[in-house]
Amino acid sequence: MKWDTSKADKQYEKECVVAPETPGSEPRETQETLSNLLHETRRFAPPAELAAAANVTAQAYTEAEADRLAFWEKQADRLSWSTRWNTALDWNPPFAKWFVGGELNVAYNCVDRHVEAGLGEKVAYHWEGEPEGDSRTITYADLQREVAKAANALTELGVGKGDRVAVYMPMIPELPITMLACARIGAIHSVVFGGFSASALSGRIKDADAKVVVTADGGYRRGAPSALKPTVDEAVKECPGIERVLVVRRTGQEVDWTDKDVWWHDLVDRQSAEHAPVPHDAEHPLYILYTSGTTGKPKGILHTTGGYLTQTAYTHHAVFDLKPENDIYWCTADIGWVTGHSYIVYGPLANGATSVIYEGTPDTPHRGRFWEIVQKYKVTILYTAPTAIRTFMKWGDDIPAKYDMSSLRILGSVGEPINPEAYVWYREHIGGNRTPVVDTWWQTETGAVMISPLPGVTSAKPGAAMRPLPGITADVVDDQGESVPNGGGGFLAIRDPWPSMLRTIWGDDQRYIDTYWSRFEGMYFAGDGAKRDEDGDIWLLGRVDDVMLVSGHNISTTEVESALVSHPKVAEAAVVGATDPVTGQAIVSFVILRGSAEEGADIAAELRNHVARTLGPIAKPRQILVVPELPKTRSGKIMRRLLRDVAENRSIGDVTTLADSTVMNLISEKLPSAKSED
Ligand code: 6R9
Repeated sequence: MKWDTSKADKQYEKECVVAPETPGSEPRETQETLSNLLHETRRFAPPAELAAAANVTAQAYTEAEADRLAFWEKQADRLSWSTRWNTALDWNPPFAKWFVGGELNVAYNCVDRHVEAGLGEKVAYHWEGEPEGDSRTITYADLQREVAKAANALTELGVGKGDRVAVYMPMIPELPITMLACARIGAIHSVVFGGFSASALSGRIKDADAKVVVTADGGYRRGAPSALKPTVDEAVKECPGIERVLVVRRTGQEVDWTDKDVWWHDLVDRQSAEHAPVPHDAEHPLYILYTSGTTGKPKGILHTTGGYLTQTAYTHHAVFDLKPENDIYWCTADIGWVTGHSYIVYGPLANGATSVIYEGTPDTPHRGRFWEIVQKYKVTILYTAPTAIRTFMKWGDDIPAKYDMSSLRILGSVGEPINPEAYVWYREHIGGNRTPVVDTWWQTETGAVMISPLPGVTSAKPGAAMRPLPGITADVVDDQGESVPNGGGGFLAIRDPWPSMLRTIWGDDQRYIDTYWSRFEGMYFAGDGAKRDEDGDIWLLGRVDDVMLVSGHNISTTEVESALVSHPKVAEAAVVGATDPVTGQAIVSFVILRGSAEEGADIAAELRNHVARTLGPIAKPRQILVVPELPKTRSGKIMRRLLRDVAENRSIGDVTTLADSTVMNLISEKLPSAKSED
C-alpha cells in the first residue's frame, strides 16, 4: 500500500497527542512511540560454507563506517564509466547529485561489457511463459542484438535523449529489452504495471508527457490470453502527446489498429543489430516509476543513472551473494514494480547474472508451478514476497514437497514485513532448512535495498530486517527525531543521502520536500514504523498510518498479525484499529485459515487468547473474523484502509486499487458470522 505521508503525520500526531486517558493507560510523557511487544528468540547463523566464500564480509560495515563516500566510490568502480566522476556527492539538502561529472551508459554496463568480456553465450534470461512449454533462452549476445535493434527502432520513431517512453507490457523479454533500449539512448522510461486501468495509464502518460507507448496485444494470465492493447487504445485517446504506439505480438489475439500503431516485428526486426552506446551524465534521468498514494495523484518517483546502478548492482551482489558464474537467480516480482526494475533488470544484469523471468501466476496450471520452475532451472537464489509465501503456506506443505529444490541456497523476501512464522516456513519448506532468508527492506523511493541481513555475515532473526547495509545510515527515531534506545519503537528514518535515492518527484520538487523531508529536520522519513530490539536490530512494523492506538498504546499491525500467523491454524492475518468507546481503538482481526484447519466454533476465542499469550493482554483483538481472502493491492500489499471501513461498519471506500475488487464482497458476506466477545 502506498501512503500520503503528510496525512500519515497528521494522523499520527493526532493519535499521540490526544491519546484518550483511559484506565490503565500510561501518562503521555512516558508513552512509547510504538510498542515493542513481540520477542523472538530464534536465530539462524549463516551456513559455514556460505560465510567462508561470501562476496561481502563484516569488513564492509567497518569500511563504510570509516568513510561512507569512499565506500560508495568503491562500489561505483564495479561499473564501467566512460568518464570518471570528480565528486562523489554534491548534497544540497534534500537534493543530491552522486558521482558528479561521471559519465556512463546503463545498457552498456548491463549488456555489452559482459559480451566484450567473452560472456556472450552466457544466459541472461531463462524466460518461462505461462503456457507450459513456452520458453525462451536469451544470452547476453542475444540481448545485445535485441537492445541495439530496439534502440535503433525507438530512434526511428523520433525518440531522443530525455524523451519519455511509457511502457505497458506483460512479463515478456521485450519488456527489459525496451527498458534497456531507452537507457541506451537516454530516453526516460515510465513502466506502468500491466494490470492498471486505462485511466491510470493515461494519467501517468500525461504526467510524464510521454511521446511513445510500448505495449503488446496481450499476455497470458491464469491460463488465458489477457488483452492489453484495448486499454492502451482507450488511454491514448486521452493523450494527444502520444505520437506512436509500438506493439509486440505476444498472444496473437485480435487488435484494433490506428495510424499511430506499429508492430514490433515490422519495425524492430528490420533494424541494424549495431548501436553505439552513448555515455550519459551520472545524473541523467533513467526512469520514472509511479507510486500511487492512498489519496491524491500518484507520485512520479525519479531515478537517475550512476548512483542508481551503483547501488542496485552492489546490493544484488551483497545481499544475494550472487556468484554470476554459478547462480541461477529468480525474482518473482513483476517488472512493473520497483522490485522488478532493480532486481530483475538493472542489478542482476549489471552483475552479469543468469536470471529466470516467469510471465504468469503461481497457480497456473497448478499450485506447484513455482517449484516446478525452481526444479527445472535449478534456481539457487529465490526472491519473493511475504504475500506469496503466506499463500503457499495456505496451499499446504505437501505441494513444494513434491519437487527437488536442493539447488536453492539463498531466499529473499520483500514488500511487507515477513511474519516470523512465514519466515520459518519459507526457510524450512522451500529452503530445506539450509538456506539463509534475507528480509530486505526498501521502497520505490529508495531505489535499492537499504536494510537487510547479509547472508554470509548475519545471524538472522525471523521477521527482522536486521541492520542497515554498509553505507546506509537508517535509524529508528521518536517523534522528536531522536534515536530510540534499544528496545524502543518509533519511525524509520534515513540520516544520510544514498546513491540510489529518488532525486525528486517528477515535475514537483515541493511535493518531494513536503512528503519525505519535512517530518524530521535533515532526515528522510520513510513512512514506516520500526523498532530496535535489545540487540540493536531493526524490525519493520508497517505503515505509520496503520498504527493502532489501544488504551494509550501505539500498537503496530505487524506484531499482532505475526502473533496470529504464529498460530498453527492461521495462514494470513490483517488487523486494524476500530473506534471503541472504552479503549479508544480496539483491534479487529481478519484471518484466513490454513488449508487443513477447520473453522471450529471456538476458533475466535482460541486465537484471541493466543495473541494475548504471545504479546500480552493489551494486544488481544476485540474481534476475529474468518475470511476467505484479504484485500490487496496489485503488488500484494494488504489494504487495511478498506478493512477499517468494514470494522467500523462504514460503506467501503475506493476499491479501484484492489487487485481483485470482488474480495470485499466475499468479506462482507462473512460479516454476519463475526465473532465478537467480551
Ligand atoms: C520494494 C517495495 C515500499 C513499502 C515500504 C514498507 C513495505 C517493503 C519491506 C516492507 C517490511 C520489508 N516494505 N519491504 N516492510 N519489511 N522487507 O516494496 O517498494 O512498493 O514502494 O513499497 O513496502 O512499508 O515502505 P514499494
